[in-house]
Amino acid sequence: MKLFVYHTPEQTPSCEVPECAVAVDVLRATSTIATVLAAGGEAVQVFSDLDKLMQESENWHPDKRLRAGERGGSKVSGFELGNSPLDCTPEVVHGRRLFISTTNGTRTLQRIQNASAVIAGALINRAAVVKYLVEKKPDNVWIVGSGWEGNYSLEDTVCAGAIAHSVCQHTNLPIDQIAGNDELISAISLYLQWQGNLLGLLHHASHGQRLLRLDGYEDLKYCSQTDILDVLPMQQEPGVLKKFN
Ligand code: 3SL
Repeated sequence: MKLFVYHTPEQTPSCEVPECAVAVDVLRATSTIATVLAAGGEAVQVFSDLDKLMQESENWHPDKRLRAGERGGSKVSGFELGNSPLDCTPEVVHGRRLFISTTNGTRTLQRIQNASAVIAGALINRAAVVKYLVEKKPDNVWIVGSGWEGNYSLEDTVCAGAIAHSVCQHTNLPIDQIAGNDELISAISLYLQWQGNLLGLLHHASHGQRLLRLDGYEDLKYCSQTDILDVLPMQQEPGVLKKFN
């Protein structure tokens, strides 16, 4: 098994498709997706385009759907939810499909949707992602950060490192045998430096600071936790993720 880290969807090779791709958007899309499925949501369907989301969700009974839209960190007007995982309680999401469009995370999922297996990973469900990788041993795995509008993000890189470090520990394989690119080694180094203070790192991250300006401290705190949800969001059809058993 070789793991590759890409900091943004734009950095992924355009003419290759991996056996497994893990989309990461710690702040906050993949944290929200994991939370919705852990809370009993029927599925999460992702869109990069808000109008397409509206059209597609019209085909669903209003009691069976929720619409979430985020741009620039804020809720889009006319949508029931923004992108805060803390709003996705079992009372709100149980039995419903979440139709969601966010600035970066949903674009990442669309970019990798042709991989044989597509997973949504975050710090909160890191152990579930690692368990899947260690059991299935895909030949090549892309861990793709969402970044912010094409730029590197600390929070997605540290999560990629957390996943890769744990895969090394569980397989007893040395880092050189796992690493498909240099980015993976630097992601592990970042994780090893900050593993005891992930919330502190999120405070340094530019998107963490953006969310703090929008009163998002509780979201940062929640998203900085490791291994709290035993849920693996897995793509079932292009753009639709469900809980993998
Ligand atoms: O960029 C994204 O996809 C979002 O996760 C950004 S935010 O955390 O909702 O602001």
